[in-house]
Amino acid sequence: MSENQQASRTSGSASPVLGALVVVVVFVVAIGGVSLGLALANSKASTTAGTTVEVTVKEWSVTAPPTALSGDVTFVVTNRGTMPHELLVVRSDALPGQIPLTDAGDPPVPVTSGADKISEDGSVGETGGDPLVPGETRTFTVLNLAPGTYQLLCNIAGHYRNGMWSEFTVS
Ligand SMILES: [Cu+2]
Repeated sequence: MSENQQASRTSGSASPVLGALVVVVVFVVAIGGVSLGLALANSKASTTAGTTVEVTVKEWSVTAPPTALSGDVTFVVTNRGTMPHELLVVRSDALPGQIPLTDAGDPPVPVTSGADKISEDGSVGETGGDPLVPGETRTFTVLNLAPGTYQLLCNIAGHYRNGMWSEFTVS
């Protein structure tokens, strides 16, 4: 009993300094926690703001959702075929599958005969680099994708003509 009283008196005499220290530490931790919480909330908001579109390419089709909301759109493209493919996001008012074949070569350039690719002038995003090999998945993001009519397509020679396209409307 007297030991307890002694102990409490001792800690009581040290309490002004200790107490102030504790208050400061608690305050700093609280501020840190609040800003960490805000940072986490912000990062979560920015990563969930965009849309993700899953796309499958193979012989001879492009499979994807027909619509998306404008803004940042991430395309996750998987090649489920048996040969290399790519994916382009092309803005066009042409009917689905009917963008004129005007180009050939790599990179595609206008030709007067033997055209087997579309012009990529209307492309706003693509898998890029080497075509995707069978089984490969590649992701790219188009920032601020504007409302409009697009086609998701493969522009490897002859592939668009063979059916590798999908209508894609952004609203
Ligand atoms: Cu292809």
